[in-house]
Amino acid sequence: MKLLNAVGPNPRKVRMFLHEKGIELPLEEVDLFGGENRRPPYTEHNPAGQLPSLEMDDGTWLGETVAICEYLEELYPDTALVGSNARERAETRMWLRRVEFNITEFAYAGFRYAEGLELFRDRILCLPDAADGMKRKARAGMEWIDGQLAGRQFLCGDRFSLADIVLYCALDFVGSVGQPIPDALESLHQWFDRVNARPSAEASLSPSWREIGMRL
Ligand SMILES: N[C@@H](CCC(=O)N[C@@H](CS)C(=O)NCC(=O)O)C(=O)O
Repeated sequence: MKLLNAVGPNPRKVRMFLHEKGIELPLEEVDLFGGENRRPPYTEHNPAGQLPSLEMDDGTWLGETVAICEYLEELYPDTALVGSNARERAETRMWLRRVEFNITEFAYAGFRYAEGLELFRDRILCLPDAADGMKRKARAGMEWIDGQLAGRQFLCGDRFSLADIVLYCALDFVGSVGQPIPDALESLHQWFDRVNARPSAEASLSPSWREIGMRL
């Protein structure tokens, strides 16, 4: 099994997940900036043309960050990051959906339609006129989750989970490309600092993040 890896907040989520679990997987680097992920042979295995992907021992591939992490959790259940029982797993998935549907997808779209436009315009349908609206929606999601985090350590209470990893890697990235967490959102800032202090946060950054100038 190996991880098809690249710069970017989504591959970083899997790297952070692996670090938290203490698992090492071989990484194969894919040239995201050069568009290697958008053409065959990559797209023959992952037709979404995005990173990361997980190549299994039988040669088949799995795409989508959360699906990859859920699969790895089943193989390596220790240090549960999805959950160790049905209730915990459901709670993590509930927060994952809220995080992705209300914050991270809007924030990424805001980036792709504006600061990332040159990279993405020939890859996906980009709507530059919608960039500001996407960013406003992401901010509204951050405001809502700030209220939810008041008095809590993590999204699932005292339990650090995949939902925290997905939100953290996204906010760290978009914060470095013009979408910072608004100052007034104190609970979200405190939560961010708490996650940022975990060894897996630093360890999961791409070695070239400084050179690129983005937290990915
Ligand atoms: N829904 C996908 C999104 C993956 C994604 O957007 N990956 C980015 C890197 S962070 C990517 O491949 N960007 C380059 C491209 O889309 O060509 C997932 O969760 O894995």
